[in-house]
Amino acid sequence: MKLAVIADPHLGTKWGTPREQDSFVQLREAIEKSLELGAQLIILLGDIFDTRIPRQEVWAQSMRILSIPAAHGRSELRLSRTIDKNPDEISPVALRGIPVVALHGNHERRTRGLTNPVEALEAAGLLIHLHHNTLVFDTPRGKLAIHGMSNVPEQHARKVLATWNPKPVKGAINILSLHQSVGQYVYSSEELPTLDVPDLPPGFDLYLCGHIHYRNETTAHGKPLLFPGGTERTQLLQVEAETPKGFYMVEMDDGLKHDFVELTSVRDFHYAEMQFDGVSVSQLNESVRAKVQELLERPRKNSEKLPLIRVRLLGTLAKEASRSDFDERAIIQEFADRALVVVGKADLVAPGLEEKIQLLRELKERRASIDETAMTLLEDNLREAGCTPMFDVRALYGLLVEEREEEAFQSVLEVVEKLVKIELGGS
Ligand SMILES: [Mn+2]
Repeated sequence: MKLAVIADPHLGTKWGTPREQDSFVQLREAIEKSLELGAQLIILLGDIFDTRIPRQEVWAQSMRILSIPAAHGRSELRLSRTIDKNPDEISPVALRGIPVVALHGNHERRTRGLTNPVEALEAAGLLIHLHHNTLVFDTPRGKLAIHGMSNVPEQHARKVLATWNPKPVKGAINILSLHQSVGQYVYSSEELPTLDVPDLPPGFDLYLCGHIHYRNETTAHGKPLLFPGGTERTQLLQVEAETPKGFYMVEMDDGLKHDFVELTSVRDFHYAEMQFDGVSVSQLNESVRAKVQELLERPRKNSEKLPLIRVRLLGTLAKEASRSDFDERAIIQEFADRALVVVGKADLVAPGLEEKIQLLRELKERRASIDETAMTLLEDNLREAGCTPMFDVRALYGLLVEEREEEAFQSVLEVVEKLVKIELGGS
């Protein structure tokens, strides 16, 4: 009895670029391959979509791919019961073929009360969504319980998980799935994890975690903790160049065995950092060209697609030079028929300018979503202005983003009315 575990496909990422089909091609490969290998259930660990309100073109392609398991014969698994999950939420369509169980990730999370795209897929019968609940299946190898917590803000993750406090189902093989940073396994420096490996509840046979975009394995309470990594390259870091993309096949026999399956449709990716000290623009042009050429000559795994090449520039420019004098677009153009080149020059500075660009650089490095960046700036500014927190800024912002101006206005009005009452009461 086998199941597949796939993480972070980020469907629709890089839309409008030469890479816009990559996320679809790679998730399709993962799903088709897992079915060929005999998966009787597929677990998707969140960030199925890259955005919380995907465009129609992304929906159409995604639903086409996510309907493949439903059309793939009948599963050996039978849903026997749910814990904390209203069975009415599960469409009978979702149990017709090979079932897909999914979490929503941070990219899909929406303000409470609004439907996120994973819940929309559940409504269509394309998957079963888990958030603080459990599905128990009957399998030819005994009972299998899949427990899931979708993404919550990192600062609350430990508390929220402890409050949910999932318990392994007796007599079953138990799998716990999450979409969070855990301990040293963090997505970025933007949000520090509150959850550490020992905080994971004990007694499960397997721990699965999305969110981390490169594959990793460790143990929690003596049992495997697997991070399959995303099927798509989203961060273009060194570690993504070194770690193959793929998914896990988990075999349920007397216990659980897992195997990593590498995808073959993924573009080759080469990464290099270059350190400079007082470099002139012409030297820079020459060195970067030479480096791209050198990376192009590296051994290839996938010769069908243009490779991705990212060169990150660090250090300082010559005194008179400014970063804008260096035109990386000319280099990108020059190699356009051989590679998709990305030149990162945010960390190359003209002497003396360092401080001014510090903030921008930090924001960029955090790779925060626009929303999160705006929220961080707003919260920083409010704190600096010495504002006492009178209302939940995040909730208010959420309402405005969702175009629920009337509710937003009401929540502000309530605060104002309260203040007025205090004023009147005091006089
Ligand atoms: Mn992700």
